[in-house]
Amino acid sequence: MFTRTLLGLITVVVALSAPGGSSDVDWWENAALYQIYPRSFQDSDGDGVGDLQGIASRLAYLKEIGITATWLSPVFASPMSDFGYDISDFKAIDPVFGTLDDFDEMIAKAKALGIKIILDFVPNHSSDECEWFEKSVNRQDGYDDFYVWHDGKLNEQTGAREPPSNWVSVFGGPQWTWNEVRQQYFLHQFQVKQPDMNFSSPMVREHLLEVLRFWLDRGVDGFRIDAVPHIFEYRNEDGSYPDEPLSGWSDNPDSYDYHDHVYTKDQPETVQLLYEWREFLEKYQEEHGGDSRVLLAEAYSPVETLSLYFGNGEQRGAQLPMNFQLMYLNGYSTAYDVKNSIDYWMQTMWAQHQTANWVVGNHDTNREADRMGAHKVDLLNVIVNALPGASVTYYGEEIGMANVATECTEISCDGRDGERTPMQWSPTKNAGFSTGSGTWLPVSEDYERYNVQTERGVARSTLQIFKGLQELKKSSAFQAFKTAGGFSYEAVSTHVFQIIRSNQLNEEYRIYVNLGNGIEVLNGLSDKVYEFVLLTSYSPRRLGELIDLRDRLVLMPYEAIVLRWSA
Ligand SMILES: *[C@@H]1O[C@H](CO)[C@@H](O)[C@H](O)[C@H]1NC(C)=O
Ligand SMILES: CC(=O)N[C@H]1CO[C@H](CO)[C@@H](O)[C@@H]1O
Ligand SMILES: [Ca+2]
Ligand SMILES: [Ca+2]
Repeated sequence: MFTRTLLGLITVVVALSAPGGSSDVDWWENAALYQIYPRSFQDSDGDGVGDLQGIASRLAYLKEIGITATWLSPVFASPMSDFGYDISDFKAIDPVFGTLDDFDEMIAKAKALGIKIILDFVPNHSSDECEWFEKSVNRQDGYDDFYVWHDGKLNEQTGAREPPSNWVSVFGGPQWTWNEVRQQYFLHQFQVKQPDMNFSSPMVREHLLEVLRFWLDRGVDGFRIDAVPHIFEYRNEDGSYPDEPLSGWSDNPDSYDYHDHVYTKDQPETVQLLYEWREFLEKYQEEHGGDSRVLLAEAYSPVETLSLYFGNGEQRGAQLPMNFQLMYLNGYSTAYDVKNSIDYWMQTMWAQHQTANWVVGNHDTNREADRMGAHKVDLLNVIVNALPGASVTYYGEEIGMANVATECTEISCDGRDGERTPMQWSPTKNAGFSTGSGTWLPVSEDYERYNVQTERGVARSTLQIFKGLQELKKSSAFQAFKTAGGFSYEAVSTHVFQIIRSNQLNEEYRIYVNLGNGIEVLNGLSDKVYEFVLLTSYSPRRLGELIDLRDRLVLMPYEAIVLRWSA
């Protein structure tokens, strides 16, 4: 079994590299993180769009369900062409979300409750309506090089001007767009309205450090860095840009999948930049005190690259390079698939750095209920929260929200709208999200069944199971995850996945998840007697009931259980 061989290795690594000889667990290592999509969390003024006062009014809920820190998708001034991922002023709150005063009040409330606030940091690009871009277009005040500009190439046959390279943007279509005023092409890895900044320019780097300092001074606990792999692009020494090779994955030349992104993703300079930012945060902490400020990195990159983003020898980068592997599971996934997804991370990241985090959703991906099936939401929530390390929950997954079929509206027409609909708080008007006459995206039709108020306190509801899991995360057995033998996981049959958490002393938890639609019978799993401490809705047991694992364990279809043994 892989865990055994790995544990030998871990002991060696710890002995060599534990900083200051201490193996204390920092807050983020085992944290319960929660992503808020601010437009859809809580509307305070009835305009149908979520806002900061709304978030502030719901922080007590995050406390109630055991959340350590929440990260907010962008709330900065923006023309909202990509709903805040196109920032026009990095140091201002967009009026739709409120004011800087609202922001400060939200932070003060969060501090009083002991909840950490992490902001989205979008360094790769700004909005084309950002003052920096306008200055760069007009070559003003030293902003000439602030973005990635190029004259383009002349076609030898036709003499026509063409983009500098064949690069395709993430959302499709060319990455280069001609600017009439400056008479040059500019680069945009995402939308045309999101020009990429030039990170080889010290001025850009300074401006963005200032942005970080601005929000740190207002009390934030860290940043989630957007689109990390896209920050740098490769450029030839003569200033030209090489074409990217075909990937073979797509026949459509306008599709992002058409090329293999060897020159526009995961360039070595990006790793160095993350180390710079981490150093900046550590220095800030030294000067101002308080807990560690964290960096979460959004990077759809191979785990070897993520490992470099985390650190290399003495150099430290993002504490939480986000692990999206479990998002690729679907309704057909077996226990072996689950194990493989986990192995992919553990065999590199855990083996090298003893760190783990598990993301199960975000605003770009269908919800769990749609990827896995509604009857498997609890199963995935159990797995994610029972694994060692930090868990990252997308708002609404803790109550089993599903995607909503949306039509184009005046405000939005984005293929990702379905997973961005209003949070379901209660079985009342607009699910308690807004008192307004309408909401920016429709509220799910099944909100009367899936909402916080209806699920709260109800045994085996998705919310109650989620809360139970957060309680477990605080137990000594779950805290002891860096101790040798503290955890293991395996597929004990095609459909049953097992996780063991132990403090190696007097407490052990066993988690069994049956992903299959049949009854599973397992024999001789352990030589101890356990108590049922957490049950999902398909479970015929009672809490507190005992089970001797020397005998057989019978699991119902889609049943997940947590067992506890104590000496
Ligand atoms: C980025 O800025 C640096 C420093 O100002 C400059 O040397 C370089 O040419 C710029 N790169 C691009 C792509 O504009
Ligand atoms: C998950 C996530 O944050 N995705 C964002 C990545 O960056 C692009 C461009 O900023 C956004 O459009 C995505 O929503
Ligand atoms: Ca509002
Ligand atoms: Ca870039």
